[in-house]
Formats: sequence, C-alpha cells, structure tokens
Amino acid sequence: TSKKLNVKTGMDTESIKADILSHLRYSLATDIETANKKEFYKSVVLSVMDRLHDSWLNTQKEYREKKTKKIYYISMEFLIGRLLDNALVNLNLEQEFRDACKDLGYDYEEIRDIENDAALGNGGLGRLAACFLDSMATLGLAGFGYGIKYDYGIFKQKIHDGYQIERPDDWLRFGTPWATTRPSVMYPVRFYGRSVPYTDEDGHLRFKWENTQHVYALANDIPMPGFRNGVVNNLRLWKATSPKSLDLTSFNQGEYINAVRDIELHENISRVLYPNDKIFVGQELRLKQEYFLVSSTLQDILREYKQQHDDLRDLPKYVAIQCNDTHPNLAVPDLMRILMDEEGFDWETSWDITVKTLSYTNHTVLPEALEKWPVSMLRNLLPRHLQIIYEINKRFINKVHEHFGDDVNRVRRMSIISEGEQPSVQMANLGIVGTHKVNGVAALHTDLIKKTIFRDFFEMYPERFTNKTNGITPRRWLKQCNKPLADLITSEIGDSWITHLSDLRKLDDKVNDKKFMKKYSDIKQQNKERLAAYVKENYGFELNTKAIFDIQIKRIHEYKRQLMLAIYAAAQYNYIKANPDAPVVPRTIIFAGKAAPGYAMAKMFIKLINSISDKINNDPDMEGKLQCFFLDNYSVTLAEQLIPAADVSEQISTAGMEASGTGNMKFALNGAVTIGTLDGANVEIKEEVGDENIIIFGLTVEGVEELRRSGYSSWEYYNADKALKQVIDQIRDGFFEPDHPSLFHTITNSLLDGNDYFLVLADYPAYAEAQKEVDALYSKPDEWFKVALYNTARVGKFSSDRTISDYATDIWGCEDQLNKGRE
Ligand code: DL6
Repeated sequence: TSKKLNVKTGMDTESIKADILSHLRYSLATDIETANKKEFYKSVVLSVMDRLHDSWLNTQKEYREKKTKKIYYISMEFLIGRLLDNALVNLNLEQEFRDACKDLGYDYEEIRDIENDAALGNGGLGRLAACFLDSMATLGLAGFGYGIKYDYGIFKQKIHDGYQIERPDDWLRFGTPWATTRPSVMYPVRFYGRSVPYTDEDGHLRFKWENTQHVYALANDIPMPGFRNGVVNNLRLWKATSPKSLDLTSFNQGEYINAVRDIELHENISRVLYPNDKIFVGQELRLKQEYFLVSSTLQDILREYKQQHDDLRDLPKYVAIQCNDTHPNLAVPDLMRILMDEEGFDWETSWDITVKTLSYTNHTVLPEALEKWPVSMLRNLLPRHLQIIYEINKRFINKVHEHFGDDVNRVRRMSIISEGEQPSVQMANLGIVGTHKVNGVAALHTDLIKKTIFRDFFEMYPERFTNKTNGITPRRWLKQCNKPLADLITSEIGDSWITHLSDLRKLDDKVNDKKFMKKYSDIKQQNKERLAAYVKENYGFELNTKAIFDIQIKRIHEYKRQLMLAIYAAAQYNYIKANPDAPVVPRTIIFAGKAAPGYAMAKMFIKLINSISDKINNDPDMEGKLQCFFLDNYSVTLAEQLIPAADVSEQISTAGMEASGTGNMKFALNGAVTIGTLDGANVEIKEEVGDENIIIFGLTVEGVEELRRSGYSSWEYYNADKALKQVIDQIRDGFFEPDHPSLFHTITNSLLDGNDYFLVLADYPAYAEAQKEVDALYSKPDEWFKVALYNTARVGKFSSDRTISDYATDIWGCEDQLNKGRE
C-alpha cells in the first residue's frame, strides 16, 4: 500500500482507480458518491486516454524525426463502433480496468455498454476503413485516417408495425471523451467564386480563385492504438465551423439573428452522414461535404509536409494518399490547383506529383452507385476545379486518340466529362486518370472491373490496376468479440495469431482431438446462450438455443437477396405445417440490417420479413422447430454479439454484384459455416477453407450472364418449383398480411412481371438444396464442428494486416515500415 501511485500513466489497478477518481472530481466536478454511470464511464475513458497520450505524442514525434513516409486514408466513412474494449485489448489493460471498476463499485460490462457506437458509416466501406486503421497502427505504419465528424451518424432504425422508421443518431449529445478538439488545426475551405486569369512575372498565364465564401474545418482527433506495440496513430475528423470573420457585434438586432442562422448554415456541412448505400443521390450538400473533407485534409497534409521537407516535388516519396471510393476524388483537381495556383508549378510537374501521390479504391460495380456530378453544380460551387478537370480531360482524350486512334465511341466512354442533356463529371474516370493505382477489393471483383466498367481504362493502363482483397481486424473480430474462443485458441497454440492470423492453421490438427473439439463446440453453445440472453433483454424475443442459428446481417439490398432467405423461411413453415410429424432440424433465422430511407423496395423487404416472422413465431406448430426474427438497429456492437453465436453465415448475393463482403470473413473466423454464392470474397474463402468446408450454390458470374443472354423467364422457375410457387402466391395473396392482402405486390411483381433482375427464382432451387445440406451436416455434430473449425483455422488470409501489407507494398511504397510493431 505504500507503493507510489502513478495516477496518469501507471498500468496497475491502484493507479487506474486513483485516476478514475481524479477525473470524476477534477474533470467532471463530481465524486464517486454522486456520479452517475455516464460520468463514471467518461472518467474511465479519460483514464484510458491518459494511458494513450504519451505513446500518441511519441509516435508522432518519431514519425517526424525519422521523416517516415506517411499514409493518408481519406474516407467519408469510418464505422469505428465502440472504442473502449478495443483500446483496452490493444493496451493489454482489460483486467486492470475491470478490477478498477469493480473495486469502485461498478460492473465493467455495464460501463462499457454506456458508450454510443460511433456509427460514422453505412456498411462495408466504412467498417473496412476502421479495420484498416487498426491494422496500420498494429503494423507500425504511419497511417492516418481523415474523415468528417458528423453530428449525426447513420440513422437509428426502429421497427413500428413491421416497418422501418428512421430516427436521428444523436451520438454526440453528451460529447465523446475519445475526441480531442485541436483549435490550432483549423483551415478555411472555400466555395463558389470564380476563376480569374492573369499573367505572372514570367509571362505565364495563371489563375486565381477569387470572391469565394468559406467555412472552417476544425480538427478533432481520435487515437488509434496498435496492438501492444506502443504505436498510436490518429483519426482526424473535421467539423465545420463558421468563419472567424463573422463579426456579430457590429450587427443590429435583426441582422444578428440572421447572422446566427448563417452559422447554422455553415455548420450544416458536417451535420449528417448521407445514409445511402450504393445509390448516388447527387445533392449539393454532399458535394460540399466531399470537398470540405478533401480541401481540409490536403491543407493539413501539405502543412505537415512543409514543416519537414522543402521540395514539393518529393511529395510522392514521403506521402501516399488513398481515396476510399470516388468520394474523395476531388483530391485530383484540388492538389493540381494547389500545386499550380498556390505553389507556382507548371502543369506537367503538378500532374506528375499528383498522379504519383494519389491512388483510388473501387468498391462496387453497380452503375447506380457511381458518382457523376453535374457540370453545372461544379461550375457554381468549385469553378476553378471544373476548369482543371476540363484541362485534365482534354489532355487525356488526346492520349486516348494516340493510343487507340480515332475511336469515337471509346473516347465517349472514357471521357471524364459525359456529354448529353446534363453533362457530368464521372468521378471514377477522374480517379483512374489522376492516380497511379486503382484497386478492387477481391480477386473476382478486380477481374470484373477490368472486364466491365473499366475495361477501356484497363486496356490503356493495365499496370494501374491491382487487387487488394479486403480483410478484417482479428483484434476486434475474434479477440474482443469472442473472448472464450480467443482464450481457447491461445491456450492451444499461443497468441501469435493475434498479429499473424495465418498461425491459426495450427488448429487444423485439432480436428481429431476430442477434448479440444468438445471445448470448441461448447464455446459456440455458450455464445448462442449469451446472444439469447442479450436478445431477450434488448428485444424481448426468446431464441431457441438448440436450433441452428442462421444469420444474415448486412444492409438491406435487392442484390444481397434477403428475400431468398425470407422465402426459405416461409417454405420451411409450409413444410412443417404440411408434415407435422416429419423430423426437422430446428432453425432460428435472424436478420438485421438497415435500408436506405429512400429505398422503397428494401423497406418493403423489412416489412415482409417481419410479417413472415410473425406468422412463424405465433404458430404453436413451429415450436422447437422454426423461428424467424428481424433485430432492429443493426450496428457494429450488435454484430459483435451475433457473429460469435452464428452457426450459418448467409452470403447469398447474385454472383458478380457483391464486390467483396467482409461480414463473410468475420463469420468464418468465428466458426460459422458459409452458405453462399461464388461472389466477392466468398470465392477466396472457398479456396482457403476447402470445397468441403463451405456450402456453395447457385449461378456463377458466367452463369448469370449466360442466363440473361439466353432469355431468362422467372415465370418458368415459378411454375417449376412447387414450394417456391406456394410461397410467392402466399406473399402475393396476403397470406402473411391478411388485413392488407396487396401489400407485397411490389415484391411479387418485380419477381414475376418484372422478371426478377436479381435472379432470386433462378437460384432458389439450388439454395433450398444447399439448405438441406446444412441440415444434414448439422445433424452430425462431430462433422459439423470439424467443418466449423476448418473455417476458423484457415481464414488467416483475411486479416486486414495482410490487406494493409499488400497496400503498403504495391501501392504506398512503404513496405520498409512493415512489421515494426510486430516483433
Ligand atoms: O470494400 C468494402 C465493401 C465490400 O466488402 C462490399 O462488398 C461492397 O458492397 C462495399 N461497397 C460499398 C460501395 N458503396 N458505394 N459507393 O459500400 O464495400
């Protein structure tokens, strides 16, 4: 007890307790007797922050002193979720903080659950960015995330009478203790105005961007600790604030009120995340957000750069900038503008620097997702950028002519500016022309972009295209969310897997070790029970933990085909009704996911799933045999509960449409068996786990093409499969919604008269067969768990550490930095 406490940095329980108490008193002006849970949570986080600050500062200092090449990952979305568990895992302080909470009268889990998810993303693209930050820090790369600090993240989803209702996600109502505001890091971001030509001293024609309006971007930093390596990188999120020059005091009363309203308008830029997944909406506010992110980030990068280097021509040597999708691709004209208009370089030099510094990731082939900003909107908002884009395009089109001769159609397809009634800027084309590497996110997806949407570009610049198969961080998606399994694995093979996920291959040998397999299967059962308790508490549903937990969690989208699993659920219902004495393998089907607020069909799917669920769950004949649930408000935190408890992972998109998927990787790692199509990264999961350890069904990409070419008729499939026909008739005739029998006609019409673009009917018979395989395998638990273990053991490739190493080596040119944090 006489041991001296090191309140701010001590890693022992006593120091931590003292720090929590000190924060309660001196940061929050309360004390342990009067504080509520929220205040206690805040003090806990501030005490964690104290233990990050030295490493945070030292890491940045080291990067400066060593002139380390910096990687900037620019993304409109970072779906980071909760941070407390993750920080404690990475700092190796889980037990100490648990004990400190307990000694002070609080249960750690309860405190952890106070934290709101930082839900600054829609889905896969944003979650990938979050996994990448964890991996960059863990690998010791000087990797920084740059994004927007939205006041409102992805909406909160409620279900009323089976329908999705959106509510604002006010995650910052009480602030977040993880973010440090940096008043010293603030940049003006300009809009509007006009581009004015002039002649410089050397007689060159130059341009000035004048008469602009501006807002300020204020930096908020969130620490990103690596796994037990002393590295703490940074996620910088910009908040929009009004210009300092707004002089309120000189205004009379009426103007004062208007001026304050003006502040609101400026701050609106970072107000809300656009909730659309894969549909380009084209609103001016979104364009403002994108430029706001790009402009503030580039100013920050160049300010840092100039503090350490004196020649901007070396920029690509010390800086790599990754654009996450096309959303930040205004970086191309903006960097050009800065280099030419502000730094005085000529076009060629500026172009060389720009292309070598930037790279761009494509995350989808869906044409409706591709960004095309109207020229008229750009002309108004960013006139100088538009002028530069026109010049880039002119020079590029000349090259196309040189390369391909006079092929007008090709020129039209490749042009950055599409002509027509509403000329627009094709942001993907801009990204390919203006960067040195373009990557897809899974092998199949990269092949597809080369053959389809970017074919012309691939023929011109084959060396620019590269694949970087997605990955997930094993820290959050195994160590943290599935502690029992993580501990079992570590006790068997040591803990090297946490940073070298392929070491899990050592578990391959354990399939014949009965004792181990018993523990492995017991853990799955425990996780199912834990999930059941969670669902009971939070949703009031009673899950049958003896059933197969069959889970589909992801955004709701026609191409992801939640409808197919819903049809399967209804078909099972019909089967059990018709065969009350037949043996069935019990199933509990669980859906979760949000639909974009404007996506009527996806919202109708949610209603249908809820109607089918009601029918099933309220029928006593289903008891012990079949359940179906839609859990509202899907989030990173809910995924952390669901994934460790899953037996079956549903990855059933129409082949060719899911770029990669990352949920598929999380499920496999946690020992769920995939039922899936040969789409996205499923293809590579199959290669890794082996054909016998994954259940693949349905049309391939080629099969889809062939079927569409040869004239698909969904009616034929409808008429050919009795069980399928019965369900579609029921949906159409109001069986699941007797009070409103025509409610689901939009769905059945799209399947039948609309000819089923996503080929649900075409794939359904194969899917139903594959589900029978699932039943058969699950009926033999020894075999089932062997298959499950092979999944856990063999998906090491899908660690985001591997993905990031690949980016570092092939795109960012910083492979020399790798492994620093991994010795
Ligand atoms: O690359 C991350 C993630 C993939 O795993 C998904 O397959 C893909 O659908 C998703 N793409 C997007 C693109 N949205 N837009 N635009 O979210 O990216």
